[in-house]
Amino acid sequence: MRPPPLSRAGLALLEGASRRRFLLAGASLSAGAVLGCGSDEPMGNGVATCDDPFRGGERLLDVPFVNEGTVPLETLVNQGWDGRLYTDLTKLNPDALVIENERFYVRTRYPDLLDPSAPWTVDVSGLATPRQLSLDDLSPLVKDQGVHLLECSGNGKGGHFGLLSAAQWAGAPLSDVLSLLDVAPSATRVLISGFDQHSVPSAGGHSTPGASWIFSFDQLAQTGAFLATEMNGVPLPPDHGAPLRLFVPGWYGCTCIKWVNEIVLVDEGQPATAQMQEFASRTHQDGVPALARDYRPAALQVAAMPVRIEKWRLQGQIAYRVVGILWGGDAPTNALQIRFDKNDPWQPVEVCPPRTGTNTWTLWSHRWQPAAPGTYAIEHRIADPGVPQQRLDSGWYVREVTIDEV
Ligand SMILES: Nc1nc2c(c(=O)[nH]1)N[C@H]1C(S)=C(S)[C@@H](COP(=O)(O)O)O[C@H]1N2
Ligand SMILES: [Mo]
Repeated sequence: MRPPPLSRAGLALLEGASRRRFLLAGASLSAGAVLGCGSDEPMGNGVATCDDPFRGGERLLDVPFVNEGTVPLETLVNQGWDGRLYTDLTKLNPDALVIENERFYVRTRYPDLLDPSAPWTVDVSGLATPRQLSLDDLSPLVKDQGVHLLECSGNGKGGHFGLLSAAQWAGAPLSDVLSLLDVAPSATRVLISGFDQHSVPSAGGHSTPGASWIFSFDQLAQTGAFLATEMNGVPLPPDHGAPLRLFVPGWYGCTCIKWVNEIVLVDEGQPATAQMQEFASRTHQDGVPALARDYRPAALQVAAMPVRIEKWRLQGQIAYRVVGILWGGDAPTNALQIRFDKNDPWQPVEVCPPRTGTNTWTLWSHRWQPAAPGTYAIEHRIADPGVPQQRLDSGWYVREVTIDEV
């Protein structure tokens, strides 16, 4: 049931919406055409629908963001719960929107107390006939799950927002896994746990031991949650939860338990797990609810931020191009706006090609002509107050740049 290994080009092709951008970027790599896009016809009929104001210009350099952390990017640091790898988002391009496994962000490294040679089993207990599921029980259920983005709920400025990546996943839908089980009629929720013991404690107690989250049957079905076995066409790498990790499309990484070894069927009286309590504020709960049933879905609301500020020479003038991403939300929106100063009016950002789904990120670019040298704070909003956008509202994704030439 394993899909064949995919080349990087193959991954870009599988991304659907980005296919034509990939073809275009591959066909004309002149600097000005990288973000160009073609017609909406899958095979292209020559009608260009997105403008490229930078065509014919010269890309000079990228202006770094200021007032962010000093973490190394794309380098594994620390051990155990504190183990991290921050993805370098400045490398995002239309043909590089699926992150290779070695560059995909890591939050908690492979537990040193796990024995990789022991046969893997998932213990089923609680309001179901107890049993042990083996990887052989699950493998007939494994199917391609497409490209999905993962974001750590603690993804912040200090790490250049690098706890955010997207990959192509394969795995067994949780609803299919549950249908293998003899579940009691009184069960209403599912607790999923993973191995979470490390010989080195988290420095400063940043992480509490125990990785588990509780979901209603509906939440598992509606999100299309799956037990992932493969990432980008190969078996899950150790740091990403080998041999089995939970993936909940559209929910924060803290719900996507790695090294899954336990499924417990529970009911409405079930207390929240330590992990749910630890991540309550980061998943926008009201306080720290005591019962699992009082937790909101830990879903990513729509968000956007710049990932790169390019400085260009265009027709003898200096011009800047802001390249950024738009992700999250329950429905695709393209009503993105930007401003570079609190006192300036919001300007629309043309998202082209438009966003068609919510599983992964969409790249956009915006021409910027700053009036004077100085430090600017780049803010976004979705021009529809009906769309929940708490993190945008709070300024979480605001990034700053210092411009020295206009
Ligand atoms: N067993 C276990 N699973 C875990 C964690 C953990 O510490 N232990 N961290 C969670 C958090 S907070 C995130 S953001 C994701 C990160 O997944 P990744 O390292 O594959 O990117 O794993 C989740 N699953
Ligand atoms: Mo996380």
